[in-house]
Amino acid sequence: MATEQLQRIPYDRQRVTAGIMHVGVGAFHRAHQAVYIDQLLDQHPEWGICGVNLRAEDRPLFDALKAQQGSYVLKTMSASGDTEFREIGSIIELIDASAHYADAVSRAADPAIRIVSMTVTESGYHLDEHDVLDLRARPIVEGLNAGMGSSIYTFLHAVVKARMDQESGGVTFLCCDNLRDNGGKLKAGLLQYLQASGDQSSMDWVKTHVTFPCCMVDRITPRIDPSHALDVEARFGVKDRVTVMGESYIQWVLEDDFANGRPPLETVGVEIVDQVEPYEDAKIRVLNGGHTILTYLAALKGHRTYDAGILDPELRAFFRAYETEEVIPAIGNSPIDLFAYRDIIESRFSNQYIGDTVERICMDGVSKFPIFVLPTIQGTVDRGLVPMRSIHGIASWYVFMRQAQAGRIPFPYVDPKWDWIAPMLEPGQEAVFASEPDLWGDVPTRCPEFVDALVHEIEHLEQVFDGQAEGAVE
Ligand code: CS2
Repeated sequence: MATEQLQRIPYDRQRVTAGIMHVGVGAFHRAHQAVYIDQLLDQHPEWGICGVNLRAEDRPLFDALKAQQGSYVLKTMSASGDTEFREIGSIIELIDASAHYADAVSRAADPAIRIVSMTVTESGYHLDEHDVLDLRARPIVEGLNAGMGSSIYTFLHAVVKARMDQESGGVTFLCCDNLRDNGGKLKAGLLQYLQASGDQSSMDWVKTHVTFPCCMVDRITPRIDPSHALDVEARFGVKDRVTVMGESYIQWVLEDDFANGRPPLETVGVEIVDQVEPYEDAKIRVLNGGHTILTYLAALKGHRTYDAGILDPELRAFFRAYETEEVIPAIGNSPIDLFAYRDIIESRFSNQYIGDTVERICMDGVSKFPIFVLPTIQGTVDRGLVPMRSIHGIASWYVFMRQAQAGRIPFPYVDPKWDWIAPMLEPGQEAVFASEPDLWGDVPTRCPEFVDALVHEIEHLEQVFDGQAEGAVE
């Protein structure tokens, strides 16, 4: 039940100064890291957040947040309908680097900034499964040429140079995206970028002054929907243009490897551990993999929200089979009770109140499958089995993309790597797609049955969903 109360900011924002710079102040950051930080600013006002935007297309929301001096309302909803409203004030500065790059860089060189964190989505890192940076990716090429642009590596390079020149002290670069070994990947990507730029002194400085802790972040956060802002205004008379809404559940597991201090996050519920890997591995494979494997089938069956998808008995049975037969055995030994974890995630996925859209979860398939699903496929092949459940989900993605291309899906499919995947959707290209190493690693060579079974499943699902996706069932 709604508490009908808006919890106001319990500290004086005037006293707060920025100790963290965060790049990518989207809904997820504002429903997750900014919320943890918000809880400790009363006692530790030196850890406020300076938010940075790198992408011109994200300006409208960024400007709206800026117009509110960075504060906003967070609405959370549990699967049983409990709703809470809380004002968050931890973002105290905002710099639009897509318009004022140098300002953001010089702000990052302030010695008071001791952490630069980021959420730039999985597709923002341009790494293959061997952690090799794609130096041909457009944002990377542009960054290497111009020394500015939308790539996170270009920005961190500029931050490194500025901090080195001004002797601002060590800094932690904290990746908060869903990548396995996210700290290690950020470090690998940045060092390759610096190498490509020929800047040896920045490379040396990074190796001695920067740390890259890993972390697992979790809160299902749908895209911003203006209906929640209207709800806040109707209930409390507060005009908030950027209300963010997420599920009640929240988790952050963090490796304690900070170059220049950190906020006492353990006092506000963050789990500080030596080894993040089992947590991030389980989360990425069970939760993100579960999302990815089901969402295209849900779209093909005409469901618009993910809860409707998982409440569809056929899809629910498929989700459970995928998790139980392929994901969990592929993880093997884990300190986490994976069956209990699966059940918690299933119930979070069934949350009807948050209305998380299939459209959001379908985005970026090219980046998501190799991160979220490939480890399960590899682990299943290692067990001597053909990953039939995974294959079913992959085939549904392929059929979905073809239908999206033909204008038969009632929402746009957004994938930054669309130009790369589109030729593989041409008639007769199914086996090329099924053998593509950038998607499926060495699985097609190690397990030729994978390719045959995937091509066969694509043909099968093309028939099943022929003409079926146009009308929504809800
Ligand atoms: C989702 C994630 O984008 C996706 O595919 O799986 O955004 C997911 O909702 C979050 O990682 C939950 O913490």
